[in-house]
Amino acid sequence: MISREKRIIRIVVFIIIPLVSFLCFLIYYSILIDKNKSLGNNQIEKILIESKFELTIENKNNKPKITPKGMVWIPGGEFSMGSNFDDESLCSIKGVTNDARPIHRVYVDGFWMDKTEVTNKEFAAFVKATGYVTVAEIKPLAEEFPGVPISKLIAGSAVFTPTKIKVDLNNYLAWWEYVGGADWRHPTGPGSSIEGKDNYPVVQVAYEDAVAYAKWAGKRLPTEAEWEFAARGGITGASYIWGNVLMPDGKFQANIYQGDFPVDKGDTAEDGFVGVAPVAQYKPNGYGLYDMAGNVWELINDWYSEDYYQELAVQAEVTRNPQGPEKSKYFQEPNALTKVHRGGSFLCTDEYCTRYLIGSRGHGEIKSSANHIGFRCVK
Ligand SMILES: [Ca+2]
Repeated sequence: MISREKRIIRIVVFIIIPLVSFLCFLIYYSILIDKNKSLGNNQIEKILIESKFELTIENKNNKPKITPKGMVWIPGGEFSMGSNFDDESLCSIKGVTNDARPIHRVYVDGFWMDKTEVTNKEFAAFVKATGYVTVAEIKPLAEEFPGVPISKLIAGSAVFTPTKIKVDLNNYLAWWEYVGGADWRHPTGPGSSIEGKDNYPVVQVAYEDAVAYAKWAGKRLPTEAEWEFAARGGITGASYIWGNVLMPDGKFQANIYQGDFPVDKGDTAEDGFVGVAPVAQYKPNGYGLYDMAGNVWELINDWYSEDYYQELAVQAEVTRNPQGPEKSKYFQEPNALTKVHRGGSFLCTDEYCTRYLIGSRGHGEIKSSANHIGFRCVK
């Protein structure tokens, strides 16, 4: 026989507590739904206008004792992520920079990050150890590109090809060409090589190539929030990774593009380099990270969605360790599977995309690669 007290305890533990918990969950969920429903366009516009940078609060004393080779500790903490600049990029595509609005509050845990972008030497060691073959080296399948003649299905990748004369900047296809035989060993096509370029960032790698490298190295690709926290280097709300002035003491702080874009011999290289530069040629940011602006774009683990920041801003006051949206969303290519890219490249210019500004975002199709896209890892 079970005593009366034991019966009451069982009823409380197995029926009443679960029932009350379930009811609490339902009430919480309905409040959340109502909150989101009630946020009409006017309120979203208000959030966009009023969003601003608030102080970065770094975690303290959380650095592990052993430092992995080539990496620096990013303490993580709470920070304001995004951008308010309508005109942050002078890209001629209207509204293209709205994806970095509003500035919203995010928390990330501490993590290790590669000091530099992954170099040709490092990527070569991975390929030697594993026999890995990158996406650009594999002939595309006919089912992936229905309608394209078999003769056109050749292994290759996108290469920046300067134009003979000034062109309309609305059409990026004018200076990008799909080049058969372009891959990480031949960044601009069969006639090019990486000989003597061990210390240059590897390029012509697609998202899955970067993920494969990271896995081999015991690392992973950063989330977009981790990348931006790291890029800000502990400074609250600066425009650039080095501060708010583009050229302190009249000097460029990153490998970007000066002169006529995208014209042949138009790049005047006032920053010291035409095209891609070896890693770590400029001062590091506050966390000791090199080239978080310019040189090559960096592949990010998150899917790209143009609305993602708005969704986060209305869902929570502080989003903890965001991992990106569940699927990609890009108004110009609604069917593309698109991942985030960050940091800008040697092709960023005031005439075109000023994406070396910290808050601005880039993105690319998951299988694509180019000679201005690389990556770095975290762990
Ligand atoms: Ca340059």
